[in-house]
Amino acid sequence: MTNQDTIFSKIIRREIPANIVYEDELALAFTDVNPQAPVHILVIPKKPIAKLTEAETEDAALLGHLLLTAKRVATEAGLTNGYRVVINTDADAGQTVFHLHLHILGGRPMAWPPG
Ligand code: DGP
Repeated sequence: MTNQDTIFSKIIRREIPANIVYEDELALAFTDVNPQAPVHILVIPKKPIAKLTEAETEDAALLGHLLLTAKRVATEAGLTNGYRVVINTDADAGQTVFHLHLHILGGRPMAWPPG
């Protein structure tokens, strides 16, 4: 399977349903199917970057846009008491979908260090 064929590419192409909460020309945000907090939203680029380690200098503006999108989505979700943004990258982090994504987690206090 190439990164073009992940479940997230299918969501971008509307081939499978998702609860989409934000979209623009570069990014998509939708609720996680297996939420780990009262609010758990994923922000993804439409460009199929498999993981953070495959992002390049030319992606700098896109990466910044994803962070600003995370801020926007968290604000619109009402996370006024804070939230966590997570990018799981490769095996040790437990990445399971190889299309870059930012987890926005909020609505409860978060422990540190993470598991
Ligand atoms: P990660 O471990 O960082 O690769 O997290 C992948 C996340 O993607 C995980 O929290 C569950 C979520 N996920 C997997 N498949 C689907 C899906 O089909 N729809 C939605 N909304 N989320 C999915």
